[in-house]
Amino acid sequence: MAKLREPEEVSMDTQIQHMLTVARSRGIETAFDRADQTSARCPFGSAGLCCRSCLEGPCRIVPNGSGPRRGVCGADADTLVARSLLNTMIQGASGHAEHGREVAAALLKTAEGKAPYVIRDVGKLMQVAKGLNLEMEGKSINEVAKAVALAALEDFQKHEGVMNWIEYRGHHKSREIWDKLGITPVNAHLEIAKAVTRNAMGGDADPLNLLLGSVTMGLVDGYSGLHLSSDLQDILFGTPKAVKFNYSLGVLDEKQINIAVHGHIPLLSEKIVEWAQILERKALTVGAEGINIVGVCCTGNELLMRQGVHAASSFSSQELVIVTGALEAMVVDIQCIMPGIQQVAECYHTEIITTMPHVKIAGATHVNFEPEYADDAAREIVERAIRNFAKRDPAKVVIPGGSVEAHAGFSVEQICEVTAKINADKPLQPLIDAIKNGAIRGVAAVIGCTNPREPQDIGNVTVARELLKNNVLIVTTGCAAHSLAKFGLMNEGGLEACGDSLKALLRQLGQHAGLSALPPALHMGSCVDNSRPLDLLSAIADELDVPISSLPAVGSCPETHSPKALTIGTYFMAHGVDVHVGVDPQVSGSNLVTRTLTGSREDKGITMDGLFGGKLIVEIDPVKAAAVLLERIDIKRRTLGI
Ligand code: XCC
Ligand code: SF4
Repeated sequence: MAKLREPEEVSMDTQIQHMLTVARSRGIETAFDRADQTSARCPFGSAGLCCRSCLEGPCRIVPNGSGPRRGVCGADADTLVARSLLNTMIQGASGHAEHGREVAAALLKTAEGKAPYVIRDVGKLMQVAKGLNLEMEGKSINEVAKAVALAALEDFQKHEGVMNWIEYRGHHKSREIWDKLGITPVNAHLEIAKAVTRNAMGGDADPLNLLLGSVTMGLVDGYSGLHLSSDLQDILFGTPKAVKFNYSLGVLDEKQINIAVHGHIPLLSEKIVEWAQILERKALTVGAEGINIVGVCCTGNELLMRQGVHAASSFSSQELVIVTGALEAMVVDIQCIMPGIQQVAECYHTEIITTMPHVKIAGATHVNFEPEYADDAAREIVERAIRNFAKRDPAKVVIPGGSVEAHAGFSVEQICEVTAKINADKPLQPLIDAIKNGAIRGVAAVIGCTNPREPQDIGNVTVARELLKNNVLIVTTGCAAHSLAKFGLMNEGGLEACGDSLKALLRQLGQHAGLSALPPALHMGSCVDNSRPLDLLSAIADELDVPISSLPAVGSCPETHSPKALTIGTYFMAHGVDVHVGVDPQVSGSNLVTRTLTGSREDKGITMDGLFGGKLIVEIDPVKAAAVLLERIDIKRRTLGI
């Protein structure tokens, strides 16, 4: 049996350390333990050199050593590694595209009066319709919403042209590069199907062409996944505005019925929040003081951004929410849901409730979600949780005390509302001036996950702190945002982490937002909301009439585990933004692939940096990573002549 890490090695969060000790003392296994048990990892797979694409294999090859240099079909190391990367990209892009499609279908049903949602942000609806060049004259709100939904669904159907959301949101200078390379997606499903075929045995065997296929997956992810989802969710549920919430396991309340919502799509969880309010009195009849909804992963991010719902846990510690013994139900939708939650729940009274027909867990309860019957599903779920309260064993309840206050809700619209108080005609100008005069040295999007193999939060928090110290403004999404919230970078106390000029600017801007200061890390939302940092950069690039690749902006994904984070990173790079990953992306088996991804434009051969103006930076040490990101920011500043 492998030796388990000490709790202090697993997370820098003392509440997580404590709950891990509780879990172990009760004989409950979590992802942290399983990461230790599976620590002997296959060297072929780790380098991208194991191929299972056909029944001649699996083929494991050794390009530089004594073993076979090609698979049975003749595929070499470069092809194998490029294919295995594309495989990962297909997974990432499919996840986000499917998210976008689900929301588009729900918007269509809403517009047709078949689903119990309302259009909460008519302004955003009109803005999106205008951006898509849709005819709006004389149309009712529902008619416009229907036209927007149909335009969205067309991005999964059309057979020629370019995806509508790329026409709408894609920056024209980036578009020129994609079009010239012939990689601009036509429709998400078509591109995904093409990528699957080119990756099969006997398909594409040109590693550089395969890498361009990966970039297309990044664009599918970015436009049919991220932008489309953020836009339509804003229309349905409102564009986020500044909001307060609390973070940590301590947001669970012993006296209340606790329901965790987990996954990514807010369609059902928004309804659960509604029904928790409607059924509040019923909770009193079973002896609880109320119903407490808490968020996990990105469903958590969606709800905190729009409703101020408290957040309990990021990805890697999701099972520990159940170990508190105070959770009546964990409701999951899609993605990042560990099957392990069911085993943990079986040691408690917690009911795991799956809700999507294609994401079930053996042993869990399934309450099917369809937009038409969203109210019925939400009501049933909340009622189940109320019934489960009586089964709770008070002797098993351990909720760590305390939580951290955080400010979130920083959509581009919210940021511009603040800066417009300084310059009403040109709301971006105060930010541009600050970048030009160096008050802001650069902007970094700290995004992505937590990973049970990595010490939780250390990478995310260290990269952010190192950059803030150097006056780099941080925007954040996903589980990385959970890390930054927990460690105080979303409240006034976080200002001590900032360099002087950034601190002064955040104080100045804060006054216009009714706060003593803006938080040093601006929470922009869930992973699909990685559309928002790009929208911000796109608007700044337009204002300056330069490509996005000229801006002193970087992305960093210090603790990723998910293929989705790699596609998001690729989408950033396709716009010319450098991206750091702090976890091995498993491409080391090919010098060609590694060089193409990580090389600079000055290097020999084709590189991402040369083609798009942004490259991949692989650095496990977060302090060193921040230093490299600063160097890249400074290079871009010099090119921009500031
Ligand atoms: Fe999943 Fe979005 Fe990663 Fe968190 S950040 S572990 S992908 S929940 Ni997207
Ligand atoms: Fe082996 Fe080629 Fe089949 Fe892959 S596709 S398993 S390398 S024969």
